[in-house]
Amino acid sequence: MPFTANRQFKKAPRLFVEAKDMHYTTDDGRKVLDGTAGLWCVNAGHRRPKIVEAIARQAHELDYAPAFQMGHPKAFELAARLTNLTPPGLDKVFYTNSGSESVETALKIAIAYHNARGHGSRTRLIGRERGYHGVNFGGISVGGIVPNRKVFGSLLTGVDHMRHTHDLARNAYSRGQPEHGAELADDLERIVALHDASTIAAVIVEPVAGSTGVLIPPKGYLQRLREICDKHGILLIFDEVITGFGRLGSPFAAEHFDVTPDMMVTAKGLTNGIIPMGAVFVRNEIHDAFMHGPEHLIELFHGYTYSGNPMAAAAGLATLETYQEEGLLQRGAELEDYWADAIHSLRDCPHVIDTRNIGLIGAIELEPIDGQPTRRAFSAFLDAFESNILIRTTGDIIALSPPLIIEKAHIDELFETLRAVLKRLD
Ligand code: PXG
Repeated sequence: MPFTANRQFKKAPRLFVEAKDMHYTTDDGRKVLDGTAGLWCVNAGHRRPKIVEAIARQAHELDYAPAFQMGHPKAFELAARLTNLTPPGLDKVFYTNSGSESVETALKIAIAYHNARGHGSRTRLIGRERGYHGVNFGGISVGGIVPNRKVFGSLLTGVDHMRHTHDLARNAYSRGQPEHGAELADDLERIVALHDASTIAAVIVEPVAGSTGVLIPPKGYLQRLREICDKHGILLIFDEVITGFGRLGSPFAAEHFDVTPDMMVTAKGLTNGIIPMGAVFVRNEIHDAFMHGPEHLIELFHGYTYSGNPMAAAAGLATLETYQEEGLLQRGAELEDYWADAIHSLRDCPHVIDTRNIGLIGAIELEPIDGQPTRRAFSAFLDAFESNILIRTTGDIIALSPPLIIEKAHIDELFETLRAVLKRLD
């Protein structure tokens, strides 16, 4: 099983057999409140009728169309609708099947773009400590999660990392963006000074790092990163796999923070998690740089059998309709205060060393058990599941990211249960 304690799981499996709206049903008939939108992906809640019907209809109409040298209308229609939501200028879309594939796609486009403009020396890729960009070789190379890297060999060459921005000494218990740390963006200047800008293709960051425990960008940090990239002709890629599609109360983090990247990497909420699909959005100039030479030639040697496949495109269209009809891409902003109050109400619970929040994301960081990192949070996860709430843990951090249809009563239930769980922890 992926990213699972396999032996522990197989001794005591945790199985879901059904889901509707905010709840899963377990194989022993318990209703479990979804505090994580599946894996940060089921943003409109579970088994939503419009999406289910669209998939069924599509299977009866056009099951598959070749992705290479052929097309089908819904892939283009979805691209047009998606780019109504993206920041101006990011109007070109490349489809993939996951966040990991979207990351690889963006990194490859970055290097190929510089090459197409005669800047073939710009090949270096810059990531950040504690970044998560999926599990393929490019993604783990620019990523900064030690166990995801250390047993997988030499990874990509020509990669460097900026420092992460997590700083509990200065920023613990921040509500929304932390005050301190904008200057950490200057770490990019250090890397430029070492390698020279003419060797650097792109910088990739999660606007809010999710998987390593909800690391929220300090005020001014992303703006500064944008300025430094502009100064040196380096492309800025936002990995919005988690932050995209309403998680922060706007369609994308780029809009929330008012910083426009050159490419945006997405997946998850694009189809409400139901059919695997990812998309990379690129600035028009990046697309246009490839559009030269004889017209019978392929411009970009990249793509997947299932890029933009009809079932995923149908799911994506119905998902966007559901988001729009119900105002879900703005709902995170409406609920943010209530959500923040709930998260920070846990600050006096045992073992808690930080609570933090942004949009409909929250994190509770626990003091690790001496010599046994991750154990305390994993116990919390198991107890929470037995108490009928689904949470995620990473290291000793509890991360919460509910479906955007969450109601205040669900928030109350989630945090009352979590308080009881934390009080029971060793
Ligand atoms: N980028 C980011 C920022 C992600 O969060 C990926 C890329 C990779 O996406 P795929 O679709 O290849 O898994 C992700 C995935 C968690 C958790 O609970 C997070 C992810 C996946 C599973 C669990 O932290 N993020």
